[in-house]
Amino acid sequence: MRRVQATLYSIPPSHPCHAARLMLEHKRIDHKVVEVIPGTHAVAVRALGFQRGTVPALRLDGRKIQGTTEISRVLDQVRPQPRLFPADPQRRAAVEEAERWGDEVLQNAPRLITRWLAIYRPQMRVHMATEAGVPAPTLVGHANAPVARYFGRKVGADDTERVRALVADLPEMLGHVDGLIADGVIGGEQPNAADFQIGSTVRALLTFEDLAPAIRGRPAADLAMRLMPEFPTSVPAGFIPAEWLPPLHG
Ligand SMILES: N[C@@H](CCC(=O)N[C@@H](CS)C(=O)NCC(=O)O)C(=O)O
Repeated sequence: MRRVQATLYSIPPSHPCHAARLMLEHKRIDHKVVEVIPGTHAVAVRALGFQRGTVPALRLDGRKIQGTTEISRVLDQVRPQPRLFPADPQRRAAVEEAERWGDEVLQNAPRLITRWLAIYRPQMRVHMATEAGVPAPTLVGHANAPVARYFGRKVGADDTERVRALVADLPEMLGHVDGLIADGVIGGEQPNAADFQIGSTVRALLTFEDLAPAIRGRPAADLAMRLMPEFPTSVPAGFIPAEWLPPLHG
């Protein structure tokens, strides 16, 4: 087996970073994970020579690769077994489409909710600073309001109606995940690229204590917990506005 040198630049709350790490582990590729301080990560990875200011960012044998969908493909090239994409063209197309949907649609859900909370709920910023282990988290959390606004606006998370509608859409999105499992696209014995993409996002959604009761018990939640039993961050109950939650329970 060819030896591969890999360093993954990551931030602890980032579900795509966990997807990338889980794919490296699945491939049994020796790798180092470098945790960058959240909020500084965009600048940090650019300073390291990556083209975009996003994590996951992977240095692999001197190549610089960014984004979960690019990482999954490169990993299959450098270490073909176990495969992240099926050999059969029809099954491959289904996995690619599920991965695309996971990347472009579902992945935004925890990101937008987190960033909305960071803008509009000061206690979220204090909580994040506490989890990050920074000194004086209350002070840092309050002082970080402009940083939270910057990162929130970047992805449209300052739009309250948009984020509220996204929360209301979660049952439909999770229904789509359950459908992919029922159809055998994901959730098989050997996880594929779409399992890691989608499973890591559902796992991130489960860390919101306000959302978890509506997710637990679904096939999507079982898959997420199987792929990633532990997640390093969480969001306490009571942070998401109570009036947003009824649509989650039908
Ligand atoms: N779809 C990309 C998303 C990458 C991404 O946006 N990562 C976030 C962290 S979850 C980030 O680094 N954002 C930087 C920013 O918003 O400036 C992937 O799957 O890798």
